[in-house]
Amino acid sequence: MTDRVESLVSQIDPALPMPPVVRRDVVLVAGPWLAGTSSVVIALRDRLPEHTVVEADELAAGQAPAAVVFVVSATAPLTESDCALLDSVAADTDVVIGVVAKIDVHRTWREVLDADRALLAQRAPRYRDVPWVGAAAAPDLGAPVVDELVTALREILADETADRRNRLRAKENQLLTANRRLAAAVIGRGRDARLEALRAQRAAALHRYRVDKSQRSIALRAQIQQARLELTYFARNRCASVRTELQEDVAALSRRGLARFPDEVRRRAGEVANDVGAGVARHLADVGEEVGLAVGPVGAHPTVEVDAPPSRARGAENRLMLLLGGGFGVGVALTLTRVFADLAPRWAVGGALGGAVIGVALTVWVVGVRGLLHDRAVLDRWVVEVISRQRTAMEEWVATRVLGAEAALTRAAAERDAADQSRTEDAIARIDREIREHASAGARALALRDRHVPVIESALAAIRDEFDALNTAEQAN
Ligand SMILES: Nc1nc2c(ncn2[C@@H]2O[C@H](COP(=O)(O)OP(=O)(O)O)[C@@H](O)[C@H]2O)c(=O)[nH]1
Ligand SMILES: [Mg+2]
Repeated sequence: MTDRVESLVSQIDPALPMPPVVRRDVVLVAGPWLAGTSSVVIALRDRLPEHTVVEADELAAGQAPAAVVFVVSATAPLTESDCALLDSVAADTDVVIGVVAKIDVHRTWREVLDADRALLAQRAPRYRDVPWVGAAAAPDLGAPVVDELVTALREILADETADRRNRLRAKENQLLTANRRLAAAVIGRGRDARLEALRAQRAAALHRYRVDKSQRSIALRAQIQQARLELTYFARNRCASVRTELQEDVAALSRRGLARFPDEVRRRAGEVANDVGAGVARHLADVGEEVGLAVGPVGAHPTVEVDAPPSRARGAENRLMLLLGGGFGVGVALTLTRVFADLAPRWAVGGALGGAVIGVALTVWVVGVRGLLHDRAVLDRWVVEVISRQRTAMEEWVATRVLGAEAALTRAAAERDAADQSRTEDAIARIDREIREHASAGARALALRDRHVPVIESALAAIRDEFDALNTAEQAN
């Protein structure tokens, strides 16, 4: 390389990634599948024992041969993929020779060779001076026809500028690769798609947070409202049914049962209180589960105070009853006495005695029955009063508990919302960070390209100039 190229190349930032090239003193034979490559390798190894001849798979990545023998079949002119193959195997090697193989069976091989030469010349200026030869390394009949190939190969390998050309070509390839990478970084493969996806993610996270929050608060309100309604009805119904049962019991109460009845009422009232307490606890726990929050224990059961029934002292009424009952008994006794006196005077005395006895008995019975009915009526009123007080107490208790649960749930929901919000904010901050990173990566790549490309371009121009100079010198020889 001339000093000019050297100095230009040395100006290029060493931080730019440029894969190193290791030159190997070998001849690479390459070509599309079934073109006849392996046969050419065998023939060349036989005829050129002083050179190492290899196939593409014998070169490691980053190694470049001293010369490339590009073998194509004489069946048809080069295709696009054939040319691409040549571009890649001869990227770091300027010394290339084209071979049209199997010329023993393809009579039109000369036309194919001319077509190939024209196609390559069109593809890139560097291929304009590539020598082309025909060969038959493994003919169906007779000895291999590779003389022309061997001569041409010897000639280009012996060329004193070969080394320099190869080094220039490798350097040019490095610079072109660096240029391509800088341009690709500016475009940022997939950067736009990624940015689009990030923006969509951001919008989705925000939307999800808002929708979730309002849906949850609506659900919580609805659940509490429903619990309030259902539990109030439950307490009310429970009281109504126990009142009906107790009233039925009162109606069938015997004189002996009267004394035990208040205890029975207390027991039943306690039962109702326990039922309502358990029902409220269960329902509120269900609500908590439904909305995914802890309600906390409901606490003590409702208490009921059942005071004693009104006393049975009823002087005036007793006296009135005695009077009426006595009148009734005296009436019956007199009637019976008169009947006996009129119908059977002989039994008048006995009749009077009997009448008196029956009259007394009737008096006692009437007074007793009337007393029992009165006691039942009193207890019935008492039951109604006790249960209606209990109903009020139960309803108040239920309302207090539901209110307490509502407060607890609202607090827990607010805490959950706050946690959600901070999670969402974190996610959005992460997305924003990535968006900013992508944007600044684009800007960095642009700056990098703007800084390096002019130096790379001038180095490439210097390389082209040197190739031109070499070609001119060759033509002069
Ligand atoms: N007639 C004829 N056949 C050849 C010639 N060179 C290779 N072949 C045949 O072409 C096929 C592919 O050859 P090969 O050297 O393995 O090609 P590769 O796949 O490119 O390595 C084989 O069947 C060879 O016998 C030749 O010069 N003349
Ligand atoms: Mg092969």
